[in-house]
Amino acid sequence: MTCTYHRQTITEDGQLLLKKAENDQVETVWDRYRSQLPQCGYCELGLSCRNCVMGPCRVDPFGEGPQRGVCGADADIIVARNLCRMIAAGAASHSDHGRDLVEVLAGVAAGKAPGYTIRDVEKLRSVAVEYGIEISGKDTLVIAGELAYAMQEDYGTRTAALTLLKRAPAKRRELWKNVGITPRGIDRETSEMMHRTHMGVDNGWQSLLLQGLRNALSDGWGGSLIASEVSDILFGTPTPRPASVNVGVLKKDQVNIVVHGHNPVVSEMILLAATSSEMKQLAEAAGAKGVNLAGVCCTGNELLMRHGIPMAGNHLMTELILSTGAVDMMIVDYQCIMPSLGQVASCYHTRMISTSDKARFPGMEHREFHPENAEELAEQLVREAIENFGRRGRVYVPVEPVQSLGGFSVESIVAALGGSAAPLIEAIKSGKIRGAAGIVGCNNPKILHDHGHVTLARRLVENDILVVDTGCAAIATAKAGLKMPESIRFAGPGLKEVCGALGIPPVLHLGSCVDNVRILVLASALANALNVDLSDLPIAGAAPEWYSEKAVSIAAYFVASGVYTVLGPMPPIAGSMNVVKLLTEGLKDVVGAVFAVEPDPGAAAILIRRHVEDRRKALGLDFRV
Ligand code: BF8
Ligand code: SF4
Repeated sequence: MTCTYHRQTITEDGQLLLKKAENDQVETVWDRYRSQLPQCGYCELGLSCRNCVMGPCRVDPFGEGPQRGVCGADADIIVARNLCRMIAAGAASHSDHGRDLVEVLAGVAAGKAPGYTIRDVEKLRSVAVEYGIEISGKDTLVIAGELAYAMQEDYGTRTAALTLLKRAPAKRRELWKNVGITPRGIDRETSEMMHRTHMGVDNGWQSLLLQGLRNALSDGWGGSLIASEVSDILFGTPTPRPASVNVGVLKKDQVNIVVHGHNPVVSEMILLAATSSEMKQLAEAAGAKGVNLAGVCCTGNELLMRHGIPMAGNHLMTELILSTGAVDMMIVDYQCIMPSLGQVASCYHTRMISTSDKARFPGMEHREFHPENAEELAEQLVREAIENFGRRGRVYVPVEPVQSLGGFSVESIVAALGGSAAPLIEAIKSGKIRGAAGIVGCNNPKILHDHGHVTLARRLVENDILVVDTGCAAIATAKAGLKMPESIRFAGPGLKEVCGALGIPPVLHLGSCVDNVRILVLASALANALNVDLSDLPIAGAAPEWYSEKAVSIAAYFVASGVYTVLGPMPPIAGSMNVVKLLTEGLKDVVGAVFAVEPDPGAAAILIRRHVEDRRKALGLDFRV
């Protein structure tokens, strides 16, 4: 193996498959990244603007060339507008995903979504009560219909505050009101953000950024929270369950179907179809031992959390997984699906299927899923995947899977603690657990694959900081073996003692990226129990390898909720020192938390430890310097 692969990924399956892809002349995301270098410096600094056709414009960072765009916008305005548009795109993505789930909920209520059902009636009822719906004596489907309607209202423009903000601590809600960033309608905030960033509207870089925070809050306490809750209602609230991870989950002797994307609306139906005895028989007739369903990225997380379905890999592995030649069909919905995948698949026998009316890809067959046809179409696709098994060429699955434990929802964590958050609070107060950190987000070819996530998680747990993670970060730490009860050997003495007694790993898998809201809800429960604000808690967030606009929105709603957040890759803001200073220092006085940027995960762990100890000191708990 050459050094090159070690410089791209820390994972063994990734390194071996990079070599295979190179031999097969498959172009990967790393090849394309290299071919883009050097990337545009103006864009990296956030100093280019193409918001109108008097431009495109750019501001010279050295003060020699133009300092304003054609319209007169300076560096501060351009940088703030660009960042805000990233937040708007991210918030829209999560929230539109949530809307699709609400539409399925409405379909179930109307009897128009065969195959879907209400799996968590208790959660349906409790969320309906939060929405002010009278539930006594009402049929489940009637409640489902009323809840779907009420949630759709949250998307609109008519409310003064989103319904589920009530879950945030009272002090935080008061702060949002005073700062003027209480999110109103979910769509409204995104729409207003796009309006404000149009030429000639909001040209105050501070007021733009405040609306950016409100827009992000409409995602975190709105669209993503609805996505997470409705997924639980429709498909079940996760409970801890084992799952195997890495590319070794693909089976040489079975029909392999991989689901990719984010919304469980499609993948849950594929799961139902793939696990039927009829399909097993069909697979056996085709010469396979059965049908093996695996996930990648966030829809994989959704299936892993609820059903223990194996996870083949995270974002940067998606092309390499196809280069095994073992994938008979990949079924995608939307978000983070590289448009290159159809091209990669064309080198093998893999059939690529797109399913969403809002997401098409070159080199994929489009078979559109709707609540009415999902059950039937899923079965048809599984049949076709089985037929494709016979067309396989040589297969290369070079590693054995790693075992992991997933399925930690707020409810299942509280259950693991014996029914209340009190033991966790006690462990924090006694100092056995110093604090907690959420590690979230993506992979990015600019960062050694999985190194950021795994190193940061290890540094934190060995210093007695409990880690909860989601998205591609959660897949990285699972592959690295940090998510089994035995993984407490990586933890410091206090964390080891607490996790050992509870039988849980020191790194808890909380799900997909919309499930970051589970972190906020859990943290709010802790804050409420201690009668403090979220910004008072010894907690932090980190996105060591982020790439996406969704991650910008997540980071912004963490900070706006009072959670100190450390980013790995630098966001495109360095062209305005005013914006940088506001986000990394000034916001402390506004929302009680700031962003930090630290690409080195070891150094990021030190920043988080300092913050945690600082918060402990302020709470009157023991602290370490
Ligand atoms: O929503 S962590 S690469 S897969 S954006 Fe995408 Fe990032 Fe992965 Fe999930 Ni989240
Ligand atoms: Fe240039 Fe202003 Fe148009 Fe942006 S909005 S492209 S800075 S003229």
